Amino acid sequence: MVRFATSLSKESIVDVEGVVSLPKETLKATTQQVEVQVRKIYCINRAIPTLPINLEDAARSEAEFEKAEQAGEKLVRVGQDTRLNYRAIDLRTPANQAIFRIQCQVENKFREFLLSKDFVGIHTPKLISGSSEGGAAVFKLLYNGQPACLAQSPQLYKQMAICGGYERVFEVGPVFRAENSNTHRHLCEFVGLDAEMEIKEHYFEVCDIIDGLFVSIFKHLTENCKKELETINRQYPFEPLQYLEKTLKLTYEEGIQMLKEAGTEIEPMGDLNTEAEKKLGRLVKEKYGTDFFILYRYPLAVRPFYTMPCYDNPAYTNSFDVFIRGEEIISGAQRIHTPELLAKRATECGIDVSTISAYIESFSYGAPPHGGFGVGLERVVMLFCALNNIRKTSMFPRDPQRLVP
Ligand code: ATP
Ligand code: AMO
Repeated sequence: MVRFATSLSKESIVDVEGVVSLPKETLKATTQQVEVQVRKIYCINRAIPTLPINLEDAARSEAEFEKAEQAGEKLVRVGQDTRLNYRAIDLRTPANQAIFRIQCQVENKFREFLLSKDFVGIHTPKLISGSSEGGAAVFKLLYNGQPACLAQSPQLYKQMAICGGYERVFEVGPVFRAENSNTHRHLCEFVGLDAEMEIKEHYFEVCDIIDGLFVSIFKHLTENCKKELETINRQYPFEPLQYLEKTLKLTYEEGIQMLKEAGTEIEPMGDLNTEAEKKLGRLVKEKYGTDFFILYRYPLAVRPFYTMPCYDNPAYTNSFDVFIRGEEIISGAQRIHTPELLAKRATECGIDVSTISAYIESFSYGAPPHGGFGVGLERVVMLFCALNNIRKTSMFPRDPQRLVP
């Protein structure tokens, strides 16, 4: 039996029959102290003799590699591409096991919180006839011979659900972006957590939902996922997220002013680039002691066509982005709810209104003021745990170079 057992390759699946023994002197043994005196062993599935990834190497932290190197030991670092090529093995590392458990908790809390606030879960089509966000970043395909595309977001349909009399809706589903963005935070397919709701007085009602939702997600992770967070921290050390009980809101202009005072000039009424967003994140942390904040009242020129212009100054919009550690996790806004203005803004943004006529018409049958937001699930987990690449928080990532496994 010993010879048979020693012939088994690492990661083979076995059934073992034996006697469990605990050390005499301890009442509470750790797993490592428990022994199984094996009587019978069956091999259910034998792994190949040499795996393409050594799991011990894949689970080491950078600090362990450096320490080993200083001691003259030679260890093999497992690169991101190799990990993703052999994801079924890579997923077995303790950190990866923890990451996708955390992801599941975020998604679960998102549903639970919104259900408790009377939102209804919906499912909107992913095979659609035109672009949802404008722009060219759509995957095109043929749908029974007709040109079609994969939905860039549930945007138009979640608004149509509001037109359909649902006061508050949410959706968890895939989002497709054909952008050629080879960055640490862009995927071609990600999980969108979307919500849309009627607004009674002001679009800050949407921000209040985000505030309650994310404070409850952060608290839940901190209090109930300690083991998972420690496991991730062992391989990828990170500072715990700092957030306020009431989420900080700053205007876009206040953000620009903070950047200006710190020596960064932004093109007037322009978007913040990645570097500026990160810098603003650092400045906000220094001044207000939070890694999580909302920036609102963006210029019209940098927001999608369906965004409601500000009543007091239409060069700005009733819109916002939300940041964790200086990177965007959420975009949201009040939407235009009159068909005339919607068609005008779509045309101004270069969108052929005939491709979205059913959407625009939905607002001629009586549509309440409403707003909503979209969250990227992978980004939330990546930034909560300060991981350096979104591919670590997507189980089988799709990026411009990767369609397999
Ligand atoms: P959205 O979800 O609104 O697209 P995002 O986080 O994907 O938000 P973008 O609006 O696409 O952000 O881009 C914001 C910033 O991200 C850009 O100003 C740019 O600095 C950076 N960025 C986007 N794509 C790339 C890229 N391929 N390479 C480098 N930086 C990029
Ligand atoms: P937006 O395009 O900003 O807004 O997307 C919403 C959120 O989705 C995430 N995200 C991404 N995650 C991974 N890879 C990508 N390529 C990627 N692009 C975006 C981000 C972002 O904040 N319809 C609006 C939302 C709304 O207003 O309700 C929209 O799609 O976390």
